[in-house]
Amino acid sequence: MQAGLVEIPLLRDPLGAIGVVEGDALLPFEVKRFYFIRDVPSGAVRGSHAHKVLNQLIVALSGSVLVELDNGVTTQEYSLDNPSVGLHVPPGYWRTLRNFAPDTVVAVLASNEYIESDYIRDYDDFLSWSRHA
Ligand code: T46
Repeated sequence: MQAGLVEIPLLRDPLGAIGVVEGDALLPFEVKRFYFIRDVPSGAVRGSHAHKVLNQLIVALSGSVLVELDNGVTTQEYSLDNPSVGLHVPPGYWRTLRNFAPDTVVAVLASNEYIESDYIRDYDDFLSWSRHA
């Protein structure tokens, strides 16, 4: 499956805006976990791992972050700076999150609970895993 941007409908009214992710149409996976990342120090790099089966939607709710996705053959960068655009990351992508702007809050919707054995944390292991996947 290819990674890609997903538009999150934003309902605006005079009192503000509500972004909604629901149903099967927007995401090709069922959401079983929500987590968020905040208070990232300047210059910090997060991620640097891949997942074997986990699907995720990554959304910068405020601020901005650069997400680099490497499928073992090619690398693509996504600048997330808009809460109505999420990045769907299917399994099999080495992800690196960098260039966090101050006060950035990143939300992640995930297809599974936290399972450490789903992580590939060594890049060479990832390359050999992706060649045989
Ligand atoms: C990903 C990127 C975007 C938990 O106990 N439960 C959780 O659901 C998560 C996500 C993390 N943790 C623990 C595991 C570590 O002791 O929190 C600590 C930091 O996790 P990690 O170093 O994996 O954080 P990131 O930001 O490098 O990666 C996270 C996700 O783990 C990962 O799936 O794609 O955000």
